[in-house]
Amino acid sequence: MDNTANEKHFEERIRAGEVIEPKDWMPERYRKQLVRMMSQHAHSEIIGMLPEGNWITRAPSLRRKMILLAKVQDEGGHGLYIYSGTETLGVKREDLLQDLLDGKAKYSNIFNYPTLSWADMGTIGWFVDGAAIINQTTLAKCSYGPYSRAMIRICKEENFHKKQGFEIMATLAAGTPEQRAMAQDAVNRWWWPSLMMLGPSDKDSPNTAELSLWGVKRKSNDELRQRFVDMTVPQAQAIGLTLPDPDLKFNEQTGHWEHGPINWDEFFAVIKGNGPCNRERLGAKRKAHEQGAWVREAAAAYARKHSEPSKAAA
Ligand code: FAQ
Repeated sequence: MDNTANEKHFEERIRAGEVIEPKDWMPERYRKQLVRMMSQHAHSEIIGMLPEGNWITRAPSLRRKMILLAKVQDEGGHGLYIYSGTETLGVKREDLLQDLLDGKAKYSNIFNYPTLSWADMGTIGWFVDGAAIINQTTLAKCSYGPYSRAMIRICKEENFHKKQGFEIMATLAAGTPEQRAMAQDAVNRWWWPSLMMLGPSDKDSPNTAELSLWGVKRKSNDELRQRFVDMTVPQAQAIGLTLPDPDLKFNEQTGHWEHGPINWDEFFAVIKGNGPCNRERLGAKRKAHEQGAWVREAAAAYARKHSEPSKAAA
């Protein structure tokens, strides 16, 4: 088939809801868009380990420490699945990582904010994993097989992450006045960046139209955000915490919660590298990468040794 016939066939497959696999023909632009989105996603999982990792040694009990340790480890695993998924598109993980270390790659805005108290661990689980699940359950139905399969597994783990975060917040909200104030302060700081996490508003989202046409994105950024708000407002009410938006109101006609204006200038500043913690996060990642050099060398030497035909067998 020539390229035009290939493209026609590809689009028919997408329209029929078929899943595209790595060896199938795909337009170069589809491949590039997936590499962009999936690599950013993988980087987000890896950088996302840092804000919570900061609190492992300060968890208030052994139970909380074990849960947080497992959560951070899960996020590392998610990054690895998604890097593997991205490699099926013909790119090398080392190159993707180098782009991250060089500050050329994007990762989620949300991980450039500081984690100032234990309540931030609860709020990240509740809001950040909550928003991630809303997005990722739709990505689990995306047209690219390796990405959709990674999302199914990841969502199962994210659900546990969200529940443990909400449980921390419910406990703090029912605690002493100091604990309650700490929970409210964390909610005040994380609410708006969490809304931004689902991407710029649809009118400022250059990639949505193409990704929707190809069945990668099943919902637009604003649709995902609306779902997140509708889900989270009743949860906040249930534990008696206030979301920091004086314009938040329920629209009886649409059945949705309407939120006030989002500060998109802040979002674009953060994703361009000028958020409160961008430098700190990349600095920590670079340091970990340097300190891990010996582990990569040892693993590569081990793999070389075991891939050579053994002398005994020869
Ligand atoms: N942060 O045209 P659109 C997690 C960029 S995982 C930074 O709307 P698109 C788990 C975008 O890349 C969190 N940049 O883009 C966890 C584009 O720039 P480019 C990550 C953002 O792709 C929990 C430009 O703005 N999840 O949290 C952001 O159609 C707890 C224009 O935007 C994923 O990555 C942002 N928030 O839609 C881990 C899910 N939003 O590339 C640890 C997969 C947009 O043209 C602890 N990704 N930009 O230079 C997606 O679903 C999509 O990529 C969106 C953005 C919805 C994020």
